[in-house]
Amino acid sequence: MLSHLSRNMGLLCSRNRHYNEQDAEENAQAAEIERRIEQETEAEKHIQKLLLLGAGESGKSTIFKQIKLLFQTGFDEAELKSYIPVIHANVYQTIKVLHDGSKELAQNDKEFTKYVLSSENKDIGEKLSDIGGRLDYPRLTRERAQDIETLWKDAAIQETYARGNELQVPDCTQYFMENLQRLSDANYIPTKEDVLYARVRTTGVVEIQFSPVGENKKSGEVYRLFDVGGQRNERRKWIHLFEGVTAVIFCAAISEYDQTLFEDEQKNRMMETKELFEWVLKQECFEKTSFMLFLNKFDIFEKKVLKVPLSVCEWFNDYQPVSTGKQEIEHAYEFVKKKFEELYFKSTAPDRVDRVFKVYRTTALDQKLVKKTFKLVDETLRRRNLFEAGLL
Ligand SMILES: Nc1nc2c(ncn2[C@@H]2O[C@H](COP(=O)(O)OP(=O)(O)OP(=O)(O)O)[C@@H](O)[C@H]2O)c(=O)[nH]1
Ligand SMILES: [Mg+2]
Repeated sequence: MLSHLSRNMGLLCSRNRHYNEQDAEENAQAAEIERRIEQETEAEKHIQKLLLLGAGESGKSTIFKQIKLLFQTGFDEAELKSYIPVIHANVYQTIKVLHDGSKELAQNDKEFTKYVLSSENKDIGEKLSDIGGRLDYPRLTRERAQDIETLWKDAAIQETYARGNELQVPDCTQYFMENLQRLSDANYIPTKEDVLYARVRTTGVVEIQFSPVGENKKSGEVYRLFDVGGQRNERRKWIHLFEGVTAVIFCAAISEYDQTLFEDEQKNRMMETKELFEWVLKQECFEKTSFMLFLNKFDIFEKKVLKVPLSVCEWFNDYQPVSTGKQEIEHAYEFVKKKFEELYFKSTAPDRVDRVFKVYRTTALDQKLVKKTFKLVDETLRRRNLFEAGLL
């Protein structure tokens, strides 16, 4: 009995030893996994999350593309080629908007004669408008490009283009219309510039990770940049990204003060941007998030302010022009900047020293300027990190 018991005990002990060895092995594995998770979390801590926010067409994806070009591998040939259908679609859609717009103005405007197409271009116009209304666009051939160019040069289309702010004419119009022959070449490969001009409405979320390169070396910071869709129906997806954001890069297209929204033609784009910026500033998740405000599309703004008074926008109705030319442009820009600053400080408690607010004048198409701007953003964020770590 005893011997049986001891034998069993022996068995149990050896089984226990077996279990113990297995446990130890499993424990070691678990510890190793935990260590790795910790390591990764530690590495993740150094990854700074940047969020591009702003209304539709404010230039978020253009900034995103620039960052890809500047601090990542850029676009390879396959990626460049993937923009061919996008660019061709931009051309077809644009010429349709202009054609249909001229037709409407020719019927309803008090100066309707200005918008009547010359009789030899009427058929071309109808044909192109028909193509522009399709879901699938044909490749842009030399012949079609020729037709589009003929129509673009029609005085009625040029008059309509001058009223583009009322018609949702995209900002890439002139650039693509001036390059039609090249775009329709059978061996066409988009250039970097073409890609920056290409307009694709973002749906969903895209991200890249990068380290900004200084003059000779990397800055050391690792950023993860998120691009989202800015049109109204896209904004419900934003909230999922709001945790742990180091900085919001808020894009505001300052040239759009005389335009209405693509998704709601009753709403002024600048008013929408104002409300959106206010809403973003109030988010609890962003209590300690820095704000980098990009007052974008300055290239269009500087031409427009000399022709269209800022006061056409309700938010800027107290604007008084003081001068002409360059001085007036600066005055108008400073006025807009001040409006945004007032909004920021109204929405932020005065003792809020742990979040940084910077305003930058940008033209997202200008690579050198974007590089310079991002360098400043990087410097600001690094300084803030040192400050947070008590090293400054
Ligand atoms: N002239 C000029 N055009 C710009 C500038 N920034 C962006 N664009 C153009 O404006 C259009 C819209 O820019 P996107 O970057 O697609 O705008 P977005 O904010 O990503 O828009 P959503 O994805 O709809 O939210 C594109 O055709 C760009 O080439 C700028 O500073 N100047
Ligand atoms: Mg976009």
